Formats: sequence, C-alpha cells, structure tokens
Amino acid sequence: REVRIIGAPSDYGANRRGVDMGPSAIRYAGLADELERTGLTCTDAGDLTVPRAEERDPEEVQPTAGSAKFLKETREVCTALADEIAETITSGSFPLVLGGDHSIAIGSLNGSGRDEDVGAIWFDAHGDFNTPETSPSGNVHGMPLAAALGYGAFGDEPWASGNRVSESNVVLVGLRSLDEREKEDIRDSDMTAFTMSDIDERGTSEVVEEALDIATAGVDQIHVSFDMDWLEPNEAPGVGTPVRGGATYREAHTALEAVAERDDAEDVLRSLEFVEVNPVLDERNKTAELAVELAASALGKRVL
Ligand code: DIR
Ligand code: MN
Ligand code: MN
Ligand code: MN
Repeated sequence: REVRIIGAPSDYGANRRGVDMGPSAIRYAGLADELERTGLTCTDAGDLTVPRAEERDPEEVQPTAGSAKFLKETREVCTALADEIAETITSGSFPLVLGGDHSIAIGSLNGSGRDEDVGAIWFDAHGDFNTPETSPSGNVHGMPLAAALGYGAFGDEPWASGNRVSESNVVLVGLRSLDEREKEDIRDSDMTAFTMSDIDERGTSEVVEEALDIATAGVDQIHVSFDMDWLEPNEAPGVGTPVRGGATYREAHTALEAVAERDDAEDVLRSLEFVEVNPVLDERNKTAELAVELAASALGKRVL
C-alpha cells in the first residue's frame, strides 16, 4: 500500500507563528526516504493552500461560533484536508498528514470518518476538548476533538461535526494539562482518557493496548493523531505549548510500535497525523526528525 504525504501548513489554530513551517521541516528531516527504507512506497501530495495569516484579522467577528479565532480560515483548510484524505482512502492509499497546528485534525477526522464509522487515538499533553464557548484562549488547536464530536457551536457546523467519528471509540492518551471546564467535559463525555499517571502506573504498552482495544471496539479502523507536545520538552522542544512530564523517547516509539503491530495483524490504521512541529522554536530540527522516526515506527519499522 502506498503512503500519501499531505501537508497542512496552517497556524491559524495556535497563538504563535512558525507551526505553518512544520510540513517543510518534517520533509527536510527525511520523511520520504525513511519511509522508503521502511519498505513503503511513498508519494507526496504537497501542501494544501492555506491563506496567509498576516492578511487576516484575528479580532474579526465570527458569526457562527463564539470565541474561536480564525474560524473561517480553519474551516477552509479543514474542508480541503478532509476532501484530500477521503479521496486518498478511496483511491486505496494511506494518508499521512503533516501539521500545522492541531486545528487541522478537524479536517483529518472529517476525512477519515466521512464514509465509515471510525475511532481515534489522541496522543497529546492536552485534551483538545474546548469549545468556542468554554475555551480560555480562543485558539482552535485546543478544540479539534470537541469540534469533530459536535460539542458547543460546532454542532451547527457540518464541516466540523458532520462525520462518523464514534465518541465511545475516541481515546486520549498521556494527558497532563487540562483547563477546568475541559476536565469536566472530558469526564462527562463518552471518550476514554488516560493521563500520564496511568502511563506511570501501568506502563506505555499496557495503556496503548487498552486504548487500541477501546478505539477499535465495533469499528474497523481508527485515526491516530499525534501531537508532538506529547513528548517531554527536551525530546521535542519545537512545539508551541510544551508541558513538562511528557513521554520519553522510548515511550513514544513503544506507543507507535504497538499501533503498527495491531495494524499489521488487523489493518486498524486508517489515517495518521503528526502536528504542532514548530521549526522556529526547535533546536536544529530535532522535533521534526523525531516526527520522522515516529512515523516510521507507526508504519511498521522494525529493528530486526
Ligand atoms: C489550551 C492549550 N488547553 C487551549 N491547548 C493546546 O488553548 O485550549 N492544545 N495547546 O494542544
Ligand atoms: Mn493537540
Ligand atoms: Mn498539545
Ligand atoms: Mn493498515
């Protein structure tokens, strides 16, 4: 099966510039070569066209939802991304999406969950479960899961919530930074959430195996969304919102190797994305290089 790389160079959902250069940084770190070495065929669809942030006004009134910055621009990017992903899957290829900030995941979930019921595993320090009404920041990168599942004002936005992502098949892994309302809303939801403490107590393998069981219960396939801030900041310094106490280098590989193993046995992986790589904040492209390594692990790279 052919892997199709899709760049989504948006920074509309984050409060800092630079994450729009993530797809370039990840390609420059050798993504295509590494995937070919892993034995995969690779094509590059290039980057989606994203309107330039300098020309837009963040204070512009957003008519259809409360406080969500650049919602119109985010809708444009996510609609194009969803189409691209759905077409890639229909054509028999595998979509590997490069962010961009995490707001692009609204497009990923809508593309992956367009024609079939899907689950999702979300590796992230954050819950990404704010709505325009509850968000303390107004940044849409803190909202993509709530958006795709139709919470708050997103319920009236078919581009965001008109999908077949099944809430009870969504699993958050490795949480360590939640806003107060977000915490309650995650608890009240039908999603499953594992914190870093769960990983401390039970180990990465056991937690990720359970996440895979839950995400695939009653559905054939899942989207895996990997926010690079899941890792400890010294391993992944090039992210906009680093939080101490993250996954180690080995834990990150272990987690994605478990995904690859399950995919090998049951073909569970429908789409995959790496987001929030910000080369402006990075150290010599270290975070992009790690994203390349992790993509290879998720897609089946083995030492032996
Ligand atoms: C925060 C940060 N919860 C917000 N979220 C981030 O702005 O909603 N998500 N950084 O990745
Ligand atoms: Mn995120
Ligand atoms: Mn995050
Ligand atoms: Mn597969």
